[in-house]
Amino acid sequence: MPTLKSYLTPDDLGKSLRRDVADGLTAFPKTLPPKWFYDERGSELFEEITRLEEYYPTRRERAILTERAAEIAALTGARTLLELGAGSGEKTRLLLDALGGTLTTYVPVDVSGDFLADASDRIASEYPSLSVQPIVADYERHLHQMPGGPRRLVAFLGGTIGNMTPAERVSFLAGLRATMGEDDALLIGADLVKAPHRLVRAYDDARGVTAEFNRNVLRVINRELDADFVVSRFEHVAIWDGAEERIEMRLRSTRAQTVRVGALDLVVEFAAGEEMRTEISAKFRRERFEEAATTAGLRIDRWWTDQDGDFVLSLVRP
Ligand code: AVJ
Repeated sequence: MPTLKSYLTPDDLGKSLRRDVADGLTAFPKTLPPKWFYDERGSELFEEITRLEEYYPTRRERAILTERAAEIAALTGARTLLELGAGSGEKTRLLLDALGGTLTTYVPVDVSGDFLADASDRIASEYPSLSVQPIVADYERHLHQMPGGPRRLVAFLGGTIGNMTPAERVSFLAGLRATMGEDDALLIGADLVKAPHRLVRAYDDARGVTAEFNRNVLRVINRELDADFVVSRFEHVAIWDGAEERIEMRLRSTRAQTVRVGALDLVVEFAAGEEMRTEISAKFRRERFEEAATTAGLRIDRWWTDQDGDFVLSLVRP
C-alpha cells in the first residue's frame, strides 16, 4: 500500500482554521473560506450535490473527459499525473485508463489525509503497475515541493479554480508555472458563464442539499473551535454577481445574535439579516481564463467544452 508523504500536520491545519475564522469573523463584511466545508459530512454532502439534477458541472466535466481522454494522452504522453485536490476518483480513473501507455506515477494531493489514504489504496490495488505517491499538502502553499518531471500532467479538476479571486488565480497559476518544465502540461476544469437562472439553481437546489453543505461550515467551527453557532439561525443564500461573473454563497443571520468561539476567545455579533460570504464560484469566458493564464506565463493549447458549452476542460502549457 502506498505510504503518505505529508507537508501538513494536523496542527498546521488547526492553525490555519483558527487564523481563517479569526480573520473572517472580525472582517466586515464577514467571510469564511470554502476550504473548511469539507470535513467528512461536508465531503458527503458535496458528493450528493454532484448527483443533483440542478448541479451540472460534474456531469459535464466527466462527459468532456470521457470524450477527450485519448486525445489528452496523445498530446501529453504523460509519465506522471499529479492531481491537485484529488476527488472521489472516478475522473481520475478515466485519465489513468487513457494514460496507461506512458504513465508510471500517480501523485494525488489533498489536504485531507484520511480521504487520500483510502483513495490511494484503492487506486494502487486497481493499477498494480502504477507507482502511487500520495501527498498531504495544501496545494496553494506546497507547490514547489511536488515531485518533478519529466512529462508531468498536472490536473486541477472540478472547477475549483473558481473558488479563487482573480488575483489568487494568477498567483496560483504563476506558482504552478514556476514548477513546470517545458514538456509539462496542466489540465484545468472550469465552469462557464451561462444563463443566471441555471447558475443560481445549481447553487440553490430544490432539496436543500447545498444549503446543508453551506451551513456545515458552522458545524465544523462549532466542533473544531468550540463555538456555539445555532445552525438553524442561518439561511442559505446563493446569488449571481453579474459584474464579477461569479456565484456567491452566503449565510444570512435570521436574527440579531451573539456567537462565541471558545478556542479563539472571540465573541461575534450578527445583526438581523447580516450576510456572511462563504464561497465564491467564478464562471469563465475564454477571454478571462486566457488573461489569467497569459499573465501567469501559460498558454492555452486546447479548449474543450461539452456540447452545450456549459463547462470547459482546458489543456494549458508553459
Ligand atoms: C468544488 C468548488 C467546484 O464551486 O461549484 C458546489 C463547490 N459549492 N456547490 C463549486 C460547490 C456549492 C464547487 N467546487
